[in-house]
Amino acid sequence: MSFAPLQSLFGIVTPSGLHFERHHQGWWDIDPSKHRLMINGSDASMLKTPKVFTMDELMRLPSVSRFHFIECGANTGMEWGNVAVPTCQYSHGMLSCSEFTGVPLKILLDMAGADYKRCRFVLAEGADGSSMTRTIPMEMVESGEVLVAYGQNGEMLRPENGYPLRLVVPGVQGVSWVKYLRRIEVGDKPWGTKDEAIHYIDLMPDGRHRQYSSIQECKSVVTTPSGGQVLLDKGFYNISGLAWSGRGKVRRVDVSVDGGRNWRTARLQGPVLDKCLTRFNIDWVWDGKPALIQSRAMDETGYVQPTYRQLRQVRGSRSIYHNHAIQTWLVQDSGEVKNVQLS
Ligand SMILES: Nc1nc2c(c(=O)[nH]1)N[C@H]1C(S)=C(S)[C@@H](COP(=O)(O)O)O[C@H]1N2
Ligand SMILES: [Mo]
Repeated sequence: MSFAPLQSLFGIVTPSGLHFERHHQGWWDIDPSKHRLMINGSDASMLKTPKVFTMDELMRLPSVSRFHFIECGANTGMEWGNVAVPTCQYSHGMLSCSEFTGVPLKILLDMAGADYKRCRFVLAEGADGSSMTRTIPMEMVESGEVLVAYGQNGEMLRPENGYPLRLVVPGVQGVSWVKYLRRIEVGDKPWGTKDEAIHYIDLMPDGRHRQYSSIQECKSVVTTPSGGQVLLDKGFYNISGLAWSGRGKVRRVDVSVDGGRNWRTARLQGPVLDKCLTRFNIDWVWDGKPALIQSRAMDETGYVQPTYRQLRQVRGSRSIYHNHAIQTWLVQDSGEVKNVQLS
């Protein structure tokens, strides 16, 4: 596990060497000349022709390149109960954004002759020790958004990010972006694999479990000034941060410097892309007194990022995953910035 240093990054692209990493059983060293991707059906009637692709075969097919964020469902998870970590690298750094290059999975399923009427789900499986397996709804594949990717930021994927192949599932939590991808199965119901039964499940206040909460909801964070940083003097500062939504584009970001009493609308820096990080900036003159800095994002569906109080009303406080509440940074009169939570 390693976290992207969001407080030190500019723009929206995460340099590949600074991408966050999450491995359920270490990273895998794969020889691309021996790697295969198999496409099969849960039973023989679901696909006309099961296929096995080599890397060379995949790289001959029509490809696309698209910018998307990836966020682990556990990002900001430590903060559910109270303030847990000092910096935005550790509170929000299971988040990265890249240009991914690959083949839409739909093309491979078309080549294999999938029966889309019956097969409403796909299972993706990784070749690492965890053999990570996740169910993905077929609508996402049919939209053409799900990619079998081999490229990231203009080069081949790095070993830590799934070389030579990973699934890209825009807007969906990181765990579904299966790395070291070796197999896709099509079927008529979710598989409920061990990875889906024990990880990334939300314990709701009524004691029930929410299992397939896969879309990452609208969220934002101010990256400068942020926890652990120090403002050296009063005067002008550019408040800058990142906003994103698994449901589409970011429409607006508001920023408060008084803990949510007053809000001003930030400038969105282009490009503003679908299911991608969006950079925002706003001018601020610090008067040297304590300030509570927050950002609140809204996506193109009109959904507004909640406060902790609003989120806990729906989700309680015993969750681990999928925390997208508004973050607060306290600028103290010394200039030191601290992670705080407002109730
Ligand atoms: N094969 C495989 N795929 C995997 C994982 C894994 O452990 N094995 N981890 C998942 C999780 S939980 C996340 S958050 C992302 C992390 O991707 P990254 O390491 O490229 O940031 O990969 C996902 N895909
Ligand atoms: Mo994850």
